[in-house]
Order: sequence, then C-alpha cells, then structure tokens
Amino acid sequence: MSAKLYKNLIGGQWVPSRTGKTFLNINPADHSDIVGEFQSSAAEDVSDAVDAAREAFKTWRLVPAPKRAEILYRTGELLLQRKEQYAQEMTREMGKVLKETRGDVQEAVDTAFYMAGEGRRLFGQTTPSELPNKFAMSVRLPVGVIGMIAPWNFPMAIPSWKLFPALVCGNTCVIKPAEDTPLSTYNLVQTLMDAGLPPGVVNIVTGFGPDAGAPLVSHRDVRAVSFTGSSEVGRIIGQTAAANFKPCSLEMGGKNAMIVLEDANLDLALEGALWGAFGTTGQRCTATSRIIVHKSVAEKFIAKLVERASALKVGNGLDESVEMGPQVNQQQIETSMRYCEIAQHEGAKLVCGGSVLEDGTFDQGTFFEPTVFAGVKPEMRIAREEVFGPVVSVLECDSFEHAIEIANSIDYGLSTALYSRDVNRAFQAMRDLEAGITYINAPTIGAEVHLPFGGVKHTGNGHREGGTGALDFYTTWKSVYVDYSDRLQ
Ligand code: TXE
Repeated sequence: MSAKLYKNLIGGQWVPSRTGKTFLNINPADHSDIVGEFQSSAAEDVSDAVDAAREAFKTWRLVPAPKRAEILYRTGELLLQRKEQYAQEMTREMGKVLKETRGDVQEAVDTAFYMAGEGRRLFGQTTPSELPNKFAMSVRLPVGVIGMIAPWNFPMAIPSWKLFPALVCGNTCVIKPAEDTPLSTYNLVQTLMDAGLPPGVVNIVTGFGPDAGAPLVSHRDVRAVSFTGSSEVGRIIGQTAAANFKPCSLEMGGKNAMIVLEDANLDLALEGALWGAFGTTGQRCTATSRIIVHKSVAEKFIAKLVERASALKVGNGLDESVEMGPQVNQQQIETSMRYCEIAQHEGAKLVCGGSVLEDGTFDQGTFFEPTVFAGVKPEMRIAREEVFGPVVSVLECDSFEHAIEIANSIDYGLSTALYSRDVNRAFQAMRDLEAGITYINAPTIGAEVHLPFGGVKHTGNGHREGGTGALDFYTTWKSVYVDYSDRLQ
C-alpha cells in the first residue's frame, strides 16, 4: 500500500533527506494501516536545518514578543478548529483512544493561549543601583537556536510545551519528533505556519535517535537542548550537552506512587487508579505504576481493581467505545512482557492480565492486557523500574509514614497522589513526598499547562516545562546598567 510521503521542513521548504532513506509510520492498532512515509535523516540534514534556524533567528528575535504571541494565539484558534482531524491522526499513529488524543491536542491549545499571554509579560527586573544617576535592570533575551527531541506518548502536547515558550521568547527551533509519531509534529508546525510563522523559525528533521537526534545535541550552533524520553538516552544527551557547555532540559521517567489510606474514599481511589494506570495504556511518565494501600483496606481494594481492570475494553482507539488502546510498538510490548516475567520471578502475585492479546481479533496490533500485580515488595524491580505499559503494582503499608517511606524509596520523583480525608496528612504528603507533583484525592496524571511540570531525583535535571519555569529555560538574562550622569567617574 502506498503511503503519503512527508519531507523534512528546512527553511520553510519541504526537502528530502540527503540520505535518500525513509521509514514508515504504522498504526499500532492495525499494522496494515500505514500512516505515512517519513525521512530517515542524518547529520547533514540536521546541519541544514540548524543553518536555516540560525538565519531565521536574525529577524525572529527582533519581532516584538506581543507580535510573536499573536501567532501563537492564532495557532491555538486553528488547532481548536482542527482538533478532531488531528486527534484521529494521532490515534492512528500512536494508538491511544480518541478521548485522550483530543485531550492531547487540547493541551497544545491551552499551551498556545497561555504562552501567547506571556508575550505581554516576559518580565525583567529593575533594581536600585549603588550609584546615583545610574539605572540598573535585567532583561530576558532569547537563547538562539534550540534543539528539541520529543517522545511519542504525547505527540502534540510535548512538542507544544517545547516550541511555544521557545517561540514567544524569540528563539528559533529544530525539532526531531519520535520516530513513532512524526505526523502530530507536522500537524502542529503546519498550524503554526498557517497562523503566520515565518519560514525557518521552526524546522523539522525526522529520523532515528542516534542518526538524527544525536547530531542535533552536539551541533555547535544549537545553543540549548530540550529532551523528553528515556533515562538511558537522557543520560547520553545530558553528557553531550555538558561537554559542550550547553543548557539542557531533561524530562525522563517516573514510577509514580498513589497512596490509598484507610480513610480514603475507595471508589474515588479506584477511579483514579484505573485512569492513572491504564490511561494512555500506561505509557505516561506520570502513569500510576505503584499503588500503596493501607493493609486494612488492601484486600477489598485489590478485588475491585481486578474486577474493573479486567473489564476494560481493549482495542483500536478509533472506536469510541474502546477504553484502552494498543502499546505504541513491539519494543514496548516486549518490555511489558519482560517485566511481567521479572515480577513473577521475584514472587509478586499476578492477579489480572499479564499477556499479549493476540487472539486474531486485534488485527495484529500491539495489545497488552491490563495487568495488576499484588503482594509486591518495595525492593522488587517491578516496584522500582519504569515499565511504561499497562502494568500496575500493589504494595501494602502499615501506616501513613510507612507509605511515604515506600513512595520515596526509589530513584524517580515525578508524580504522586494521596487518597485520604485527613487534611493534616494531605499537607504532610505535600511536604514530604519526593516528587515534582503531588495530587490529593486525584490520580497521578492530569497536569495543567500553567503550572511547572517535571520531577526530582532521576526524573530530570531540575528544569521545568509549563508555567513560567519554561521561560527561564528559553531565555538568558542580561544585566544592563545605564549611567545618565554624563561625567567622568
Ligand atoms: O525512548 P527514547 P523510547 C521511556 C519509557 C519507555 C522507554 C523507551 O520507559 O519504555 O523510555 O522509549 C530520541 N540521541 N520513555 O525508546 O529512545 C528518539 O528518537 C538523541 C519515557 O521511545 O528515549 C526519540 O525522539 N536522541 C518518556 C526520543 O529520543 C535520541 C517518553 C525518545 O526516545 C537518541 C518516552 C540519541 N542517542 C519514553 N536515542 C517520558 N518521559 O514520558 C533516541 N533518541
């Protein structure tokens, strides 16, 4: 079957890769559906794109921020009009259900409107000088060309978190989308261009990580790098960026804990657990992957969780009645399978799911059963390492303090949730959970774009996307002193 051919976007032109190679983007729910054919790019293509971005920076940085913001605002309006089409295409390339892909596009809309507002703020500071007749201030300036490397799980939202703040601050960009989900980046950038973005301000280079991502990180004219993806790749990117004295924002994995205390509204916690663990087929950095339940309610909670998880309708996300789509690719399925084996080997009890769904009714898509492990101990790998699939572990705790200790015992620190009616414990959890995000009586997922997003420990390197933290990454400070005495010191 012939697929639509997509080319790289460099300096406003659609150009083939100099490698002459392409790759296919395939629907994980139905492998006969080819979403598109994309360029398999390499260092020369990246270099062309960076040159174009550098050229465009000369003029884009001089466009007043409120005018740059107007383009973002129009982008938000156009995205709203195109939401359904883009959501359908995202479900085809990535698998998650339509309700979620609509939410993914909406997140880009929200980011566009929020960052458009920042175009009229971008505040600096004025401060008293040590001397009379001297004025002192600090102003934000754009950084230059930004390299962006995106993952596949939020194919439009995450690129928008990177692109929109970078653009409103006056930077130009080269983005390399994940190889599983390039189309959503095309849709996003096409919308920016339709809203009036000048050529060369955003450039797209598609391809595989080591071939097209790595040269972007090391390119001498790329002034900063923003990455979301695995810890392994984040470590490589962080090292390369550090060796080149380049600011680098890394957002990586999570092993997110939901604590359910004895006084919790169990029905509410159950809804939160289902949505948190199986939304996006568990492939969220904020997915609920550890449920720490007080031992007095554990049996009841696990029974209800198993009942609801095994009843979830799994299938093609384009079907509105489906509740959980496929995993994005075979590699992710293999990871889920591997961790199910590891967990059982470690002594965890498989109480639901645990297998690939391949009974012929799934058109050879990459489907995995909603899976629950009980009897999980904090030291087990299934309780410490990211699976990134529909696999959730239930651990039991003796007390609130014990739950916090278990929650904090791992290397990651992204999202956490506490279900309890005790306001004192809610505030203690807010203070004591080692994580970038804490929800009270809400699942570990559901970030809002005007708040900082990111984590502590091995989840990231201290930067935040969303909120005004994003502006800090995409601007550099300049201190300005104006002496108006008109005399020799
Ligand atoms: O990620 P990769 P993958 C985690 C999750 C998942 C695992 C593997 O645990 O199971 O990562 O997913 C680009 N230089 N997350 O393999 O490889 C790559 O092309 C430069 C968590 O998809 O990290 C893609 O664009 N770039 C996460 C991006 O990095 C490189 C979301 C992410 O790919 C590169 C996704 C290199 N050497 C996965 N190698 C989250 N935080 O939400 C790869 N890339």
